[in-house]
Amino acid sequence: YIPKENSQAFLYLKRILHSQLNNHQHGVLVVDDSSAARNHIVELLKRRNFSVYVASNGVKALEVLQQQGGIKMVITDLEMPEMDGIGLTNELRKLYPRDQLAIVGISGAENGLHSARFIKNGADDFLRKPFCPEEFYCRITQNIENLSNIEQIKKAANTDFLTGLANRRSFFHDADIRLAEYIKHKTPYCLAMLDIDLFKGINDKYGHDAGDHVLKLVALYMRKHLGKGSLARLGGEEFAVLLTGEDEDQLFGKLDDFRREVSVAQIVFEQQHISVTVSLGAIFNSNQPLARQLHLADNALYQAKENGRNQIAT
Ligand code: GH3
Ligand code: MG
Ligand code: MG
Ligand code: MG
Ligand code: MG
Repeated sequence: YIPKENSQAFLYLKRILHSQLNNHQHGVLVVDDSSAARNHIVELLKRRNFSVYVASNGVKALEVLQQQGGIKMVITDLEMPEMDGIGLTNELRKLYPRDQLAIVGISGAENGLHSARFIKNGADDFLRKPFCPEEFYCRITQNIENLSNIEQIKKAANTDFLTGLANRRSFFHDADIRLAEYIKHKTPYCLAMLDIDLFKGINDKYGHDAGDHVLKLVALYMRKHLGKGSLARLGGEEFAVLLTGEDEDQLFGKLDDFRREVSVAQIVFEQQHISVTVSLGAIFNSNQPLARQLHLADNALYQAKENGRNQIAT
């Protein structure tokens, strides 16, 4: 049947058709001890362009998952030798949270409690054999869509919308982990705070949109010169950088190249020529906790402002 335009069913079909174009990015692992049942599901998935992997029991499924990246979904039978579908679901949930892997249980057994068992043990969905292809596709698509939605929401929650850099929340999480590694391995590194000079004046003189344009450009120059580090917009016109390098001199050089390029940049926004400078406070190879180092970097930044701006204080 052909659904009415813009009805829910029509929109669903549209989504399905659109998602098929991207399905090759999604790996699906089919686990069943019956090769006939397995092949049937594999055929259905291949028709929709999924990247398909197979295993004949739970133990083998865990092996495939360890070796193969990009698997987003496991479709598993219930009764299998060595490790059954419930056992597999349990093991999978110890290794992969719900936002990384969808699990769909399948069983031909008459007992209606199987679906509840699967779901209580960590599965996201359940299909009873025999199923019609239409139901199969609906459930698979829905579960893949859920994963993509979570991924997008997570990305948005960690990104600064204006500049595309990491946001404050993401920086504190990331930098904490990285810092521990650098200290443990004695990797030379630097933590810097940077702040656009007299930015309020730029907004006042050229308008808020021009100010936004400047923020984006500063982020661009950060990526160019400091791109290998953790770069974040902490808020307003304040940014943070955690960067590794050869030694203090080389790291300082990178920060200063960035500072200099911003100061000589010819910024044009709606026919207005804008010049801008940044001040930085930098801390090198400290063993202090992140919050303490940020405080020290902020003090140094204050010094750079006091000393006349457009410079780095350490
Ligand atoms: P200083 O050199 O001492 O840092 O002076 P400043 O003017 O840069 O510092 P101040 O803290 O007084 O002003 C920061 C300004 O940044 C004020 C605020 O309106 C502006 N600002 C904060 N977030 C945004 C934004 O997302 N877009 C724009 N256009 N302006 C912003
Ligand atoms: Mg079986
Ligand atoms: Mg400022
Ligand atoms: Mg200020
Ligand atoms: Mg500021």
